[in-house]
Amino acid sequence: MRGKAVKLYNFGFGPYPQRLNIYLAEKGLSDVQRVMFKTPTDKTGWPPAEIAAISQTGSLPILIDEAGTTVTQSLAILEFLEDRYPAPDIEVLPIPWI
Ligand SMILES: N[C@@H](CCC(=O)N[C@@H](CS)C(=O)NCC(=O)O)C(=O)O
Repeated sequence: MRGKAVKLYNFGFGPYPQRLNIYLAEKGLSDVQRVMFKTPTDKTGWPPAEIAAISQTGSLPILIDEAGTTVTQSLAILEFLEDRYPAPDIEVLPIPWI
């Protein structure tokens, strides 16, 4: 089976990851392949090699599209997805201090 075009590396817990988890649920988007990680309790073993190869900080969420475009930061990812999948319209509000 072919993988989906857009991959989202994420945790199931935490405020920034949950922005994406809630957005995807509200949006009903199934085009995004979700690669979920168990939330680390400390830095031991984090980031795993798969994430370290993408991001030095190991901070999630991270999105990669089929062209290899890599988007970090939850709000930037929300805007990227909203541009790419405009329907149904979900207003992504800029929160300048985050
Ligand atoms: N400003 C970032 C914050 C992301 C962030 O802090 N993610 C936390 C989880 S809530 C994380 O990845 N922690 C693990 C780490 O930084 O190694 C965003 O909006 O995506």
